[in-house]
Amino acid sequence: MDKPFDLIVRNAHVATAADLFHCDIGVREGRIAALADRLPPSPATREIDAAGRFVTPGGVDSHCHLDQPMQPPVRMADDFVTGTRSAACGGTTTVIPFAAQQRGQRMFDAVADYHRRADGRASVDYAFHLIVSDPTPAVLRQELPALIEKGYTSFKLYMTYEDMKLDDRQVLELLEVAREHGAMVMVHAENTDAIAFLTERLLAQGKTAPRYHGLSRPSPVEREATHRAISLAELIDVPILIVHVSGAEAVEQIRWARGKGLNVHAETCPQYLFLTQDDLALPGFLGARCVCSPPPRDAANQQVIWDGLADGLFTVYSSDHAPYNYDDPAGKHLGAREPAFPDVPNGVPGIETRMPLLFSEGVLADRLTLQQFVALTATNAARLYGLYPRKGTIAVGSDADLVVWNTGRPYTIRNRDLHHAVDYTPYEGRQLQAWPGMTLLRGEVVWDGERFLGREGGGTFLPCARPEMARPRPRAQSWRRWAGLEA
Ligand code: DUC
Ligand code: ZN
Ligand code: ZN
Repeated sequence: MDKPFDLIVRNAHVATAADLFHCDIGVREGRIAALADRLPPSPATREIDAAGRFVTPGGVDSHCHLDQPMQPPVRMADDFVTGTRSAACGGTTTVIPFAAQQRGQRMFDAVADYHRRADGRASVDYAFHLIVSDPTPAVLRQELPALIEKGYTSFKLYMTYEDMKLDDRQVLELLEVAREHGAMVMVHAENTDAIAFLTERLLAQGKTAPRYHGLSRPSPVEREATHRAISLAELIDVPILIVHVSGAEAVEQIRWARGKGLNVHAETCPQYLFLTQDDLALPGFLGARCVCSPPPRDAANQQVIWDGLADGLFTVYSSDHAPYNYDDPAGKHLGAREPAFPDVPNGVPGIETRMPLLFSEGVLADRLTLQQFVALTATNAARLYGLYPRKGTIAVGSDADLVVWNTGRPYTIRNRDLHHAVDYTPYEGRQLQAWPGMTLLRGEVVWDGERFLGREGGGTFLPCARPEMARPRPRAQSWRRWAGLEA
């Protein structure tokens, strides 16, 4: 006889990336042990009645920044305690933030530092991407291969920001390591020299307000770098993911690459669906709250992003939660009052609002199917970063990470109701038709629709497998043979 279930979630309208079905979910030792029409009750088993509500896999937020060390006086508002609490209350049960290498720092030390920040403090499960800002021979030949082996199987590279950017030669070298060792590379694609040039011109004319942030990074800046990243990845013949795609011009490049048969993935974020350049132009300094890179664009670009979510162009939808307070010298005001736009810390908070925004405005507004919602918010990220099928789906053997959705009554976003430590949300006052009524992490309720019930240290570190999707699909390219890149 099997042991009784620890928990049965009854009467669930379950959605996975592939299917919709009605069933009971039996949970044993934190994992889904059975999916069936009607599971037998037992006195030893807790029960939750989903009452026919939608139940989706716990979200996998595969791009967020928590407690990432910054140049003083800038400090992130969320650490692993507050950031993962906020994630849980918004239906996310796995986060993948970044262990960022500072120039001159060993990757091993960056990773150890990040574990010190997260371990024993996170209330949802977590893995790490690496950020490589200093690809020395030791990093490329020893540290990265060793870290990939240990479960850090994805890294981000920047084509802009003085303290992070890699030149094209360095990008190629890093892509080559990813190919050799089976890692997934995420690319921040903006042309750094173009941004510097435009910024200098704007500042020389006294155009320092937050709205000029958008004008310093117009679409061609993103389009050019996206195309270049795709071309460099084609030379090395390795899959890449373009992160935080903001609009039509970058989307065109990705469609072009897909049309050529290249293995290029794309990510977008709530700020490109729900904010525009008008939010950067709010009166006074308020636009600083929406300063992020690439910047939000216009309504036509928002529509292109919706189209890309609906037609499969985008693999993942992540928050890019980058939590800086607004009214704080360690945040958007940067030690002064109202600094010029290049000095405003880049990023918007959104780890808690990511899933409900897409459920309400995507699924309930008939722009996306429920299965697409699941794929974009959970399943694809788990696949892309080597966490599937433990995470990202509702299946026997998977972790019992579940979200039970409340729909059918309006929910107004108010920062005072959110659980991050940031002093604003860019979505204040927006009315939604959905909010997580319950979030379960490995069978434990961490959000009951009103209260956070998780605990510091309740989240565990997840080493990632080498992602299936990072496997190159070798293509016969003569230049690769001539350059000795393959036999
Ligand atoms: N890139 C990110 O991915 N997050 C915040 C800022 C940035 O430029
Ligand atoms: Zn970025
Ligand atoms: Zn980011």
